[in-house]
Amino acid sequence: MDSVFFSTLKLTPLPNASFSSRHFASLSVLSRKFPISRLSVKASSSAPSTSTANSQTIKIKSMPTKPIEGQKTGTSGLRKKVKVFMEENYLANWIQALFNSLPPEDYKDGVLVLGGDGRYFNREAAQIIIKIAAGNGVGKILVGKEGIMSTPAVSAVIRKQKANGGFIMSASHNPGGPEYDWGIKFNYSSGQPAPETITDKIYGNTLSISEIKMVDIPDIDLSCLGVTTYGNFNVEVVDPVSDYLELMENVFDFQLIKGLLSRSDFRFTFDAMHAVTGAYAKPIFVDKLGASPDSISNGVPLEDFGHGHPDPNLTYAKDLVNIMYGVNGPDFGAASDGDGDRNMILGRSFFVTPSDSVAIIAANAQEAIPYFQSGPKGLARSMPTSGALDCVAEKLNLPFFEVPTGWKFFGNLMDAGKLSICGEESFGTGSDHIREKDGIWAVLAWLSIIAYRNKDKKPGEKLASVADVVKEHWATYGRNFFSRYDYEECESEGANKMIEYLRDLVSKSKAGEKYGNYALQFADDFSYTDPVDGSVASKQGVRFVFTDGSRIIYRLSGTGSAGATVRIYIEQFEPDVSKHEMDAQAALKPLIDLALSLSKLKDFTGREKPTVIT
Ligand code: VG1
Ligand code: CO
Repeated sequence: MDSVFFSTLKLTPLPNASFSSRHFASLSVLSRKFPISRLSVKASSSAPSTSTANSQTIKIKSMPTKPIEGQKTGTSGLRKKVKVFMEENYLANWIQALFNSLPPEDYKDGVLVLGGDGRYFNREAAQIIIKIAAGNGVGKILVGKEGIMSTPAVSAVIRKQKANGGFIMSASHNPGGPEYDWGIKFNYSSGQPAPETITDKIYGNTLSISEIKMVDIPDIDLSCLGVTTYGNFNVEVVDPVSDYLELMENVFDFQLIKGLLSRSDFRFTFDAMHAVTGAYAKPIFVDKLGASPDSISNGVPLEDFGHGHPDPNLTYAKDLVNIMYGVNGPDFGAASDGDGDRNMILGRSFFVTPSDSVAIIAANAQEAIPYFQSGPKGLARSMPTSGALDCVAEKLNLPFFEVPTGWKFFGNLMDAGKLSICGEESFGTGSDHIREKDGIWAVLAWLSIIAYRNKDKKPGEKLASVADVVKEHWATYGRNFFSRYDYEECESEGANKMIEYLRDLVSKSKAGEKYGNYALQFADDFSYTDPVDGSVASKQGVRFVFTDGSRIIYRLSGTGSAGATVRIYIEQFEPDVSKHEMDAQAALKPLIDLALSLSKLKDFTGREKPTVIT
């Protein structure tokens, strides 16, 4: 502690009401651990007589530190192997750099929310974040019990409690545990992921950081609800579900959904993948909506997700897929990812692509979901997401936006009142009820659509199924065949060279050129100018768009923690209903072959086969 100097912060008195019995309990723990004199927890002489014991001073340690390389955030927060985050000051540096990047009025005496997906290292990380927040003058932290709160719930709580922002301790769909990944995201005051203007500043500050400000208080007990107070700094441990559930009850018609879930001819199953939605599934689907308790599987959040990869897709949610495609499978199946913002929707022996899912939700929202009763304001998708949503926007005559990959690009459009429903092909769907994609919301949206379609069906009458809804949609709008090939953890050098090679092809390409049976309409590296604030995001994915609307897109992932993950997105529009039943892989075969040969993927990466096909 020699190199550590202390400064003492004078704090203002608190009203009596905030002195709960829990406060005294925590103070007594505190005084057992540290002699009061050392902690300088003392009554202020200027305190009003009604609250003599309430005004105290807490110590702020200024700890010297040095910059650490590589703390640049990707598509969604900073993600690294957990071992890296556990290195000295790694997390603390980033958190302090964040405070150094925000205007003080955005957090001083303000309220921040703290949540996480329950993964390994979250408990330690929560204590570090709380102490640094207090050291930088934050007034209050609202933290989910046991540090648990899903990404969409953090966004909901920030908005409801009018907080200044919030932290999410999660590497989302990346695996967890001592050998795997950890991550941190910061969301701003309207609940949206911090824009690049902020994350770029944070990165800049990680390169020049020299001091961490932290308060000298004991660890907060995150296992019981209640408020702990030190001076005018409060930590409130909150139920991670209640604000979120209240919002869902306002968005959806719970009676309508309950009617469906209570039918004996409708069977529902939800796989929480031992991730954060385990904490939400029972209170929402079982307790509120009447689903049977055994309809929830893997419903207990675990630090290593039960050795699973909490990514709800056809590869990693295999158990659910097997149930849904098995003999006498349920009518409706869904799964969510590590932090609860992704979703996968399945019918009996039927997979709904996320690109179709958002389009179908948008097409049915007005009639099936009370929140959208006056109709959606506008629709948006990420660039690689299929054009199914574009067709709905056109038919409903709605404003439409195409943004780069990553949810942070939707927030400005929502705040400006231009956007209601949006999605990404990567199993992310959501709306302007919050500023994150929302897994449980998507499941409730689909249940609402199925319930609405079947609301007048008598027992014994055949119900409209998930597959029926999707096929009807295709018949009305046409089908956008879509597939994504992921090549995970390639050597970075080869992957980067491949992208350079493709950029070079783009620069030499000309409209009208023949690529096999396809004629090029244009090729580019996607660039987006935010229509609200004018900010520009460039190099967001190499696109080859053909005259019949078919597309091939190449990107490198910005969420991995090792090597480079190459993503190839392939799409082809099919208006002919007689061809809609085709298997997507078969329908897309010529375009997939073209995508592989055009990019020389095998030569650059040495990969014969993708790791994941969606
Ligand atoms: C991926 C997806 C992207 C999504 C992001 C965060 O990013 O492609 O659509 O927004 O993950 O999702 P990338 O850069 O790896 O392609 V989550 O559930 O990790 O918050
Ligand atoms: Co996620």
